[in-house]
Amino acid sequence: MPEKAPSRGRFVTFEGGEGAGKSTQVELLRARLSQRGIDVIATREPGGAPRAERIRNFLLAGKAKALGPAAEAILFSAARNDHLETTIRPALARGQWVLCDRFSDSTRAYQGALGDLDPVFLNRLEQVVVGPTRPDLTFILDLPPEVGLARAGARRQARSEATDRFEAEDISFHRALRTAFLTIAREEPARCVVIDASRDADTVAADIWAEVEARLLGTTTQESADGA
Ligand code: Z5A
Repeated sequence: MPEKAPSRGRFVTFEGGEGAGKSTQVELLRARLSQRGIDVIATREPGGAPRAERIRNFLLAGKAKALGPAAEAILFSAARNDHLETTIRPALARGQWVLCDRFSDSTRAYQGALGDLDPVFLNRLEQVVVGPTRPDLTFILDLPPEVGLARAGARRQARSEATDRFEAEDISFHRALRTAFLTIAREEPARCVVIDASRDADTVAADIWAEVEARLLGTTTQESADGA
């Protein structure tokens, strides 16, 4: 009898502004899923694969800023293409869950809404790069930008790090970013869940876990008709 192919894993993304707690929550969910015996990897964007990490360094150093938001969107998408090919699709095909710290909603929010890019251009770019590998579930970690920036600033000081390309933008940029993520969540309620990220990390993690249980663990695993 031919061996049964593993079911496609689940793809969960975390989005939000600076210092919202995405990396913290990715790690807490990864640990909890592992405890449940679920094979899971945690990854991030931009990056998540060696070539994509090189593009990350270039982008976050602000070297592409002068090229404008369209070129930045293309570069983030080039990194995403490599990340999908090298890391995400192979993991999902093996049946692993993939938790990703930022994904295509960040391009929609940062380059799309804030860079004022034509949505048709961005949609086409997303279709070409992401194709059928869309997240099963996206957490939008929402909090006032002042709170997130203070958290990110405290961590940066503790590590003696410099601000990156996007942290250095002014407060109106970060407020508009929050609105952009909430708009995405409103437009795609079946995929996106808004979480109040201003609370302590354990409370936030409990809400995230409740959603994962209800939306992904409670359902019968079903192979994506499109494949990974
Ligand atoms: N970008 C883009 O423009 N287009 C794209 O398509 C993509 C990305 C994919 C990546 O930066 C940048 O690239 C990003 C958008 C842009 N902009 N910036 N800057 P990054 O990966 O270096 O940084 P980030 O994604 O913005 O994450 P972050 O600022 O590092 O924050 P976070 O992951 O959301 O938070 P954290 O690391 O979990 O926590 C931050 C600090 O707060 C840390 O000290 C924690 O211990 C603390 N923390 C966490 N949770 C809590 C709670 N609940 N209470 C109190 N303190 C907390």
